[in-house]
Amino acid sequence: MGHEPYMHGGQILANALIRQGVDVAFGVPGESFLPLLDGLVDHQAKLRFITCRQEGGASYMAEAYAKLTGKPGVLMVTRGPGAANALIGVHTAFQDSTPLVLLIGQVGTDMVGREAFQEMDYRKVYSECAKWVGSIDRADRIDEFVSHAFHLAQSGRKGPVVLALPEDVLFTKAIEHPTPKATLIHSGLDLASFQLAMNTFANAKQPMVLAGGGSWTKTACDALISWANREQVPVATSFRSQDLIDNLDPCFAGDLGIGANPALVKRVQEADVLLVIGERLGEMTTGGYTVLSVPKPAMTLIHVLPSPDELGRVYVTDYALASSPESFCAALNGIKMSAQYDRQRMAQAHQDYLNFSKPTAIPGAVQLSEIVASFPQYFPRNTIFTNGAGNFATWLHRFYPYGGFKSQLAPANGSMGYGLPAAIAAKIVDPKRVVVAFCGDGDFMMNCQELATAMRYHAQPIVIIVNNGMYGTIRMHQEREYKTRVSGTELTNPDFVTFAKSFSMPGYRVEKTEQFKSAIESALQSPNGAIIEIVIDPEAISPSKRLSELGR
Ligand SMILES: Cc1ncc(C[n+]2csc(CCOP(=O)(O)OP(=O)(O)O)c2C)c(N)n1
Ligand SMILES: [Mg+2]
Repeated sequence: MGHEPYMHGGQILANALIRQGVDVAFGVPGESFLPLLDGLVDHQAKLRFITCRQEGGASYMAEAYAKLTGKPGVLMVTRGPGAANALIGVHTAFQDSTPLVLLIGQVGTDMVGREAFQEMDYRKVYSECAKWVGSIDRADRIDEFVSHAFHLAQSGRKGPVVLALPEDVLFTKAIEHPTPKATLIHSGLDLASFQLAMNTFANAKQPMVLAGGGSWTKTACDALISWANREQVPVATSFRSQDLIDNLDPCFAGDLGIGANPALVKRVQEADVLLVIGERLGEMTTGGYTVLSVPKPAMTLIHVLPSPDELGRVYVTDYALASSPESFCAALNGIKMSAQYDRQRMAQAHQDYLNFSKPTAIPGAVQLSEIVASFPQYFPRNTIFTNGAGNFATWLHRFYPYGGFKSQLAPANGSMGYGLPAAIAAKIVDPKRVVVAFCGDGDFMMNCQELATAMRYHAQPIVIIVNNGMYGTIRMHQEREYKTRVSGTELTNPDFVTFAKSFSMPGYRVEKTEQFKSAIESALQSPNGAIIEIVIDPEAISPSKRLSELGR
């Protein structure tokens, strides 16, 4: 290396990834990209390839890595079958606006279009959920494509990009054309529009801020929090962006997600000026587009998004600003609320949040809300909590006060199976940090094989499985629509304690509230993570609803 100007495509690609600052890549190998795997051999000290057990789990890990670090996640998978398995994480990255670069093996350029072995047209497959799909058809253009991919993944509304790697190109010898690391370009702020919009906000009687989405930095969060506290303005967060603000910070008004606090929903609806930063206002955050009416919400809407493309897409805005949260929040320092503004509003909104997070009783011997509300006694504030999708997550979101920036990794696209791979990725990024995968029984088993990946890389998190023996969320909807006609929602589970042991992890079963204490205290001492199964009464379908009471 170094002296020989001609290298095979895999080496050129590996070098290009190093220049982009890639330190971890996730994937499952395939014979379609052997030269890339070979190229990585020379960089093992700098770039770790995490060999996963299924591309779905790998794709979530790459997505979670990106969410946590702010750097693009890198995923490597093989042709058709690998690409098909990887789709779930690409969809998550798309809906969550997370930068991701997916490298996929492809059949040789000499046979493309014949439906050769495992051939897929990735431009078609990913057309709905990637920002761009490119095919590197010449070895001497690898650097150019990689540079474009890394720029695009991180620009404007961040998201996934896909690079197909035809097999012959990877084997071809060529000369590299190094390009520098893609720099993150913040879209700047139009100060005249900013002043106009914020003048309206400063004179509002019942203003409200809603922060969310995938483009925040710690600097942006800190700027928003200090301004909100100075001006006593309440700030809510969107579905699964609950960690943008330490939930115990006095400016935190709660999160607008599934099962949102009715008092918060009312507060948002009664706002005369709503400032939305970074959040595209999706179905979950808007309660199915009802909390804010389409196309024109009742209040004055100031909408700030990093890319102009999304502004005005669903909601008619009064003030639309294309700006990164960082540029926008930096400018907030110059904005003072009017003398007439009732500065009690922030404290009232925070009190509403605190009231809503008080434990609620459910049937059975395990009070899940009490257990979740007790988490701050056991976990440091910077603990990362991950989750996938299911009713179990409602307890975590409602009763646990997240500790602030990057203490939550959760899919805004409501994708099951995310929690465990995300927790493993977090442990890989930061082995010293306490990481808890909070899962449902259905949710956990979608990617439970990745516990082997965790074992291999000494990245075992604490896994909490809320076991109700069913796909409870779907059963809840079923019960409401077709009372007592249970169909396809019951589950048969393995013995999770024994399962844990087979991955060298201690396992605990909690069948009474008071058993959680000793389980978590032991789990926190374990160097290999742990699995804590919490058995809850199936009747406790959500923090506030009983299964048998649902239905028309
Ligand atoms: C990949 C994926 N498949 C299916 C669904 C539909 N879905 C949403 S929640 C859910 C059930 C989750 O079950 P579990 O993890 O046991 O949590 P519970 O609702 O019982 O608390 C299902 C099947 C989904 N969101 N994502
Ligand atoms: Mg369940």
